[in-house]
Amino acid sequence: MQLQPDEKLDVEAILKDLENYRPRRIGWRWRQSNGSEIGGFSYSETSETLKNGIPLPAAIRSFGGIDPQPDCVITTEIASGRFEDDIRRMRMAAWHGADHMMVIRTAGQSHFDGLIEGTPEGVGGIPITRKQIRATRKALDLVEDEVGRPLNFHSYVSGVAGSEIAVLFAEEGVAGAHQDPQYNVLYRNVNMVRSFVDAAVAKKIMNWAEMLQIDGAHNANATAREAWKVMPELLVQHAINTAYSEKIGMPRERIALSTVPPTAPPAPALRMDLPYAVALRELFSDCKMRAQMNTRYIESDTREAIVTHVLNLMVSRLTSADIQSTITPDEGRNVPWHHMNVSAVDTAKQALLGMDGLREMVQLRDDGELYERKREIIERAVLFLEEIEEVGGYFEAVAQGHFVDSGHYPERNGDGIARDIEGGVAAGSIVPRDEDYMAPVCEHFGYNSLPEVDRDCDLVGGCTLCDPDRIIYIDELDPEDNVHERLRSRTEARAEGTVKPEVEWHGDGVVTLNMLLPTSERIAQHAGLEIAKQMGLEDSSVIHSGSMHPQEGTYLEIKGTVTFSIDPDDLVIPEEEELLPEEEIREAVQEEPMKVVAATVGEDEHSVGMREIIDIKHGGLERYGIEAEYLGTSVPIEKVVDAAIEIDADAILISTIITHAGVHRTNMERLDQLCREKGMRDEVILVGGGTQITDDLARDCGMDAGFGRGTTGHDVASFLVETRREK
Ligand code: Z98
Repeated sequence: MQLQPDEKLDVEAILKDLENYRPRRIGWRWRQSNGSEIGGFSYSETSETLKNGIPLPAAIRSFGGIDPQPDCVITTEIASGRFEDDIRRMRMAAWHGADHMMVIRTAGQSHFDGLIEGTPEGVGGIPITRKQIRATRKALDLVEDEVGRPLNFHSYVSGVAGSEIAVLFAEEGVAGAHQDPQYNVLYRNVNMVRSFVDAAVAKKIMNWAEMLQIDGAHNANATAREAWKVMPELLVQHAINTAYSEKIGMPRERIALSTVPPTAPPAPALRMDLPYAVALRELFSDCKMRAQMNTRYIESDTREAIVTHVLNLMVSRLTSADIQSTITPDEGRNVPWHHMNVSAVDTAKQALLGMDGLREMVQLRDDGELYERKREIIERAVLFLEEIEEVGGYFEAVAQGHFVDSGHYPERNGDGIARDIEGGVAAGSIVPRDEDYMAPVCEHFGYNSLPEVDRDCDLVGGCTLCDPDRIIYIDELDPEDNVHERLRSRTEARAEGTVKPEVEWHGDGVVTLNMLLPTSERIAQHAGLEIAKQMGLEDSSVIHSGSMHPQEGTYLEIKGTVTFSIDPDDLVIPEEEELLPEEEIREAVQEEPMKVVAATVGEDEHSVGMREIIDIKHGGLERYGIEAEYLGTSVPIEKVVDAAIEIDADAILISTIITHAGVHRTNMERLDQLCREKGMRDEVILVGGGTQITDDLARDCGMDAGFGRGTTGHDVASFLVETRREK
């Protein structure tokens, strides 16, 4: 099976014979960084380009379509809860440059006490299942070939089923996972002893599968009221998980720290974020840095989210992050839109490329404010660690509420998350292994009670890690809520090829409206919903509102659902007009110079439209080397023709904005007639323009073309060069 760029992903084909599918390989893959020459530019922080991909918008317009890829891995985090749609979104994100596909469950996975094999939905969210993982990995194996780059599939190893989940991930080729026992303890109230014992097992298995591990320190940042105050604690949390992982045998190059620039504007963010990032780099120099973007202060304003993300990206570039996360810029709306994933990936790609080589030109100082602040953070963290030792160790410190306290350590506000060593989920569940204990998979942490054999599992004829044929595949058990039923409900639309808007699920019908209402925020929100209703949208809600002024205006974004779909066969789609590429126009004009005469004709004083078509500043004809003789406004047709004869113009461009009594028609007809009378009609290209002009109308009046509202210099230049060639 192979994907074709001009064909949609065939979800049914992915699901077919899934029980026998084996991932093509396991383990994490980095990009191969290689400074390069692309499109006439030198880069020093790029990686291989893609076989198939979509470049940044400016690249398509003005840089010959180049699509350089930064050197660090770019993450996209997908959480629609329906894997059949997630895989389509992963394909879109991969085309834009993502190679780390994180699937977070819509229900906290850590709330599940066991592995959920068969039932994907209906329990208030989506726990992880083998079927979802396998289908996703299968799709990613195909997308890898399409984009020509390895794609890392990632999820989360947490909760009391964490060790089983680690086995499942290892079996199914998941390449990266969050694993940090502190996450369970602090945020999921899993018993702390149990959590650390489970973590030992999970980490050992992850290590066997060469998975990259990401820790959970950033959650303190996301939880704390004033996130920048937990910086010392973040270092401590990183240190605890890193040390524990190393003890289990994980090499540092597969331990990634989840680092978040702790603050965001209006705070002077870089003053805090940069010293923090430098401290981390210094203390954990052999580990990898997964630069998470700051989501603590993101709400519904996508613009604000993107600016914070870009500032974060600058810190990443200055401290060479290895993985760049991209939470969608609509995080605060809790609606995971496809295009927002792509937008965030593009933001990372764009900013990282734009800052290529920054460290070669700008040096981080090792004195002054940067140095002082960095040293202070490290000192506070060391004091924090010393205090843990003083009180009797990590468990005791957690019991005393040392973690996620809102004070700036060593200040404490007494509001930390305190857990009881005897309490929490699965308390008291740690028992010594029986003398004849044998682990279910041979790669297992700790005492395994086995006589010396080559592979532990040889005694039982192999385990699922060594012999994937032993994996028992259980299909979905819910007769109603399963992928086949979900697909069946859309089969009709898919077979007919009808089109409906979507944000996360095929055919969900969701659209957004953007509007400015000239009133106060509260009235605007209700008026906006009424507008959506009268426009025929259902289930509308305000997803963002921002005041422009308490009374003068409110900007609103509303989402709602359309109930109809469009059949492409019913559409009358005019033939696509292809413009000549800008470079080709320039070369043609260089080879054979082109001159045009331009004027607003009749009794018409409008000049702006014509000027925009001509002026270099607006990307007009001059930009392509075309020489334009602009005669001004209210110019008689005779004068225009005389000027064209005088300079031997290739084309005459006339503009009319005023159209009463059909004066625009008369002017164009008169121009054509006069050129004929003078015997020059075959030599000169005639173009009519103006807000009310259409191509049909202009041709009807004897012109070679007409250009109306929205025309650019590129449109006209392309037409002129092409027409001259034909002549
Ligand atoms: C991220 N967007 O880091 P449940 N383990 C760790 C985690 O950090 C997380 C989970 C498990 C963020 C997502 N992190 C926040 C160390 C979540 C999630 O069981 O589903 O809550 O596990 O990418």
